[in-house]
Amino acid sequence: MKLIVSIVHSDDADALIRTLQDKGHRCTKISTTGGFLREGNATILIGADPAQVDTVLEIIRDSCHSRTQMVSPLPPVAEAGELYVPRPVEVQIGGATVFVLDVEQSAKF
Ligand code: 2BA
Repeated sequence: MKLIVSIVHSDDADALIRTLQDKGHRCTKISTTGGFLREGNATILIGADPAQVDTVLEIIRDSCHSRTQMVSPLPPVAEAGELYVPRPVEVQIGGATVFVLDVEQSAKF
């Protein structure tokens, strides 16, 4: 068995989950926070047979879209009297960041 861990934008999570369910895949959504932007995103866990991995990856690719966002970097340490004018920079987020892991054992009790 494989565990597909997919970090997606919160706005894409519901559509992704709906499509996974419609196509017979089981999944779990965890509300998570990105370390860089410190904003909410969603982590979707999908347990799947190895033969289903490509199909699941295709569903994720089709359901999740990349976006750009302006971010203000944290100010550097400034000397007294220095003026720091923050200049927002553009970052590209997603569509999805995906990790495929081998599952050593799985059980339901
Ligand atoms: P965040 O950490 O909030 O990152 C959001 C976006 O900010 C990233 O998009 C990337 O474009 C940019 N970014 C991240 N770290 C950066 C840095 N040190 N310098 C400049 N720009 C930076 P994505 O790469 O699409 O990542 C989206 C979310 O996926 C991340 O949200 C994080 O929650 C997760 N993620 C991405 N790579 C990961 C990894 N290797 N391990 C664990 N989680 C990861």
